[in-house]
Amino acid sequence: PPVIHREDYRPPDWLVPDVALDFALDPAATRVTARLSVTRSGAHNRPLRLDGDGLTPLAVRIDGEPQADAWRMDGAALMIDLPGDAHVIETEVEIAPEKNSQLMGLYASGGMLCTQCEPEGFRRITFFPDRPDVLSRYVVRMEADKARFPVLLSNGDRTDGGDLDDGRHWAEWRDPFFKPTYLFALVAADLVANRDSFATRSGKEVELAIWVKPEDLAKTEHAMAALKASMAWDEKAYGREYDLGEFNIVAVADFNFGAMENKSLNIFNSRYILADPDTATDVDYDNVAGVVAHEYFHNWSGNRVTCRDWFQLSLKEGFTVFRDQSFSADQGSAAVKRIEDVRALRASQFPEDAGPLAHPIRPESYMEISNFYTATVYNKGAEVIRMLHTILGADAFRKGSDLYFDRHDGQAATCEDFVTAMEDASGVDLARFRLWYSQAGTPRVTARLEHEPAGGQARLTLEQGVPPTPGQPSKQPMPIPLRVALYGEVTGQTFGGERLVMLEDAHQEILFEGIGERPVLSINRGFSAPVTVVADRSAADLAFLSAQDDDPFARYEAMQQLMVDTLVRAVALGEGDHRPVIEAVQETLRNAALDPAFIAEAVLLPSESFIGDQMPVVDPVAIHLAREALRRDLGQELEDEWRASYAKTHANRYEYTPPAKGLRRLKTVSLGYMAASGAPDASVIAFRQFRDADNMTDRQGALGTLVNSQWAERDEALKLFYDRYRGNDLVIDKWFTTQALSTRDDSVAAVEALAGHGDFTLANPNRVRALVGAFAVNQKGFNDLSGRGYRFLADMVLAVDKLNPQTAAKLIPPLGRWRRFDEARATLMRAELARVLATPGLSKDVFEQASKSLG
Ligand code: B3K
Ligand code: ZN
Repeated sequence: PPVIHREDYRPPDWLVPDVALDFALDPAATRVTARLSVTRSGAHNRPLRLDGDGLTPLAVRIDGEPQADAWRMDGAALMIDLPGDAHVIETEVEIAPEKNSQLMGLYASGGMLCTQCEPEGFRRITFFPDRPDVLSRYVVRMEADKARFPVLLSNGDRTDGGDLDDGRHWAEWRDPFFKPTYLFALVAADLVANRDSFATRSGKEVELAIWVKPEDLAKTEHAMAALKASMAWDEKAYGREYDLGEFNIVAVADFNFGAMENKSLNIFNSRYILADPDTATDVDYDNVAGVVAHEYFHNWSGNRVTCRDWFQLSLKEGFTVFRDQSFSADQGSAAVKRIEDVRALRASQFPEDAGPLAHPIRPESYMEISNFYTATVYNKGAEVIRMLHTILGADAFRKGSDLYFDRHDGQAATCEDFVTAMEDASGVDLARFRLWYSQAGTPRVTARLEHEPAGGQARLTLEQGVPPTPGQPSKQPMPIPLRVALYGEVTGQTFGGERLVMLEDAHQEILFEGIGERPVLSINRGFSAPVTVVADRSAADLAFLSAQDDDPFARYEAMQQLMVDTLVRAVALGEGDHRPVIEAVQETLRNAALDPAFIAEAVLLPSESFIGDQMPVVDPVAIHLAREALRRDLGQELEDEWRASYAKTHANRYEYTPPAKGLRRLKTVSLGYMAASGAPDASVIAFRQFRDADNMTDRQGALGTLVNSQWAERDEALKLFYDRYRGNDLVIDKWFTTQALSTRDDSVAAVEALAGHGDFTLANPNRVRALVGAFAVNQKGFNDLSGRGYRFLADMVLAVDKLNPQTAAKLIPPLGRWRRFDEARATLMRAELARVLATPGLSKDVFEQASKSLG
């Protein structure tokens, strides 16, 4: 497949200011008529190119005249030579939504018809210049069988409609805002709405509706509350008001991604809309709110100002993730939210940045753009925006975002435009900061602190290096904002509070004066930069920070570092001194001043994959054993504390509030340690929590502990869970995932068997991710030395690829980690990648990911 390069960008030859679409909807055969007003852009005589994917033109008319030979096909695209500078082009095609298993373009899901166009799905619906820098005003007319599809939605406001003969009806929608194809949406369905309204700060009333199946209506309250909170937050935090009279959200069961920000018609994976206490965990509730906010915020960061080309994807995604993270931080505990976000970054983005698929947040090239909706573009992209916020300060950052929105409203912009707006508004030179957009790889910062007691000075020596990544063998130093504080080890006080150190060079020294006692270094506080810090700090210093640091993230980080150091040493030496970790955890557990939600995060051991990331060669079995040994010791040595904290949190009645969530989290973490201790009554306590839970958080938490055990209650719990929720797809996904993550020796066999379960289907991306995607993060099971885990994953990639290339390609990255493993595992993984690549008829999505992963 051809490689598209960022530097090859050229503005469009033809613009399409207006388009009228007419849909005669039918799942088996939908007729699409498109009427495009096209205008030549610039002086050239190149033809009009209309992208298509799997379309055959049934009719082509130019200025009303049917044409037989004024057009030609160039591959899948329709080319038309046009004499003048402005014409009206009409095309007709027929598509079959019910046969669309890729879930891109117009497709059928659970009896409804819906669309997904980002990034290049519109060309599967009709011929059009399918690129984000062609902005059009849309008028959409659709007709469908009224009994089957009583609800007809598209972007903008409904302007007309009525009944037709033969039980059909029609509707017309107009969107006054110029938008690119990827923001087009249409829904025809039999759904009900949770309706509400929101008064904007300028007094405009917006009609809100969340459309779901009737049986799901009661599960939409949380999403609606989150939507209204998001609308208010964007007015306050960014001065951004909603701009249309209607805002619709539709939930669908089959969806490749989390959700889609189509102008005024957001379409959601139902797992990010539906929530009630019996079926959704606290994490699910948080995700619903976060994704609803994210898609809503796109109305400005993405829709009003969109992307010039797909290389600029992080312009809208990184910024919007930063915005949704800030929103969620404001809704609950900011400290815990930051810990969760950093944990997610380290789990998904750091490995990506260290592997064969590493790319800058603004990539230079791609074969298939769908492969670049990555943790790097999204989450590292958000960290880059956060660094700008830190460097400029909140006020200048806000001035910069105001300038960006004003200057580029209605335009398709670039990452460069964003940085320039920040620069212009703040007066800060961001020339070198732009390296964050072009260089891949996680910078590594080493920090050394030396104290000279006589002169009362401390010298902080910082060095940075960015590791080589594919296509980028050597890198330049980048500006790295590090929030730093020095603590006196006796007084426990900081010397002059925190300061922001800008590490600009490869090597830099910072002098601190008036340091009268030995200082302890607290660095990258709040995770001010997405880097790996190597600061040679003793276990005692880390324990000190884990108990004393007044930055909650730094406190959590010190504990994590202490745990990681302990575990990496234990893996290398076969044993380790667990005392410092046990004492630090005990101190944290006993600290009544701490938020239980924070305690729960702080006392959790780092994941097996994160421990592996710190080692030259990953040994999954040794890591698992070392981590379990530490868990057991923590469980046994602190058994009284776990029991006390379990008892305290157990009395909690269900409500969805930050304090109640924190207690539930600590409860299940405590249960996990009680089980790890081997206490004879742990199985009874776990089963009781499972059986008596009045909410999914407690129930799933208990099931997660049961499923790893050899207890008799384990299989009973799995059966009870299945029987209770059979038919509820989102909950049955949890049933699959919980088993896929099991640390028992039989997990590979269990996962293979689950792939043959009657409820497993390759057609639903949520189900594929629930079993296959989850299993690939199960370090012990997936990396089983038999190679069965790798073979299973490759089999699934090949099977899913036939239906849904995007979802198949997302499963590949775990196999690309082979360089991190021993020779035996690396050989097995490479063999599976080679087998995938040797398969005829591979999609370009899978081809790109597998070939890059094999290297
Ligand atoms: N913008 C969409 C991405 C959908 C892409 C599918 N390949 C979701 C989001 O980031 O809001
Ligand atoms: Zn987004």
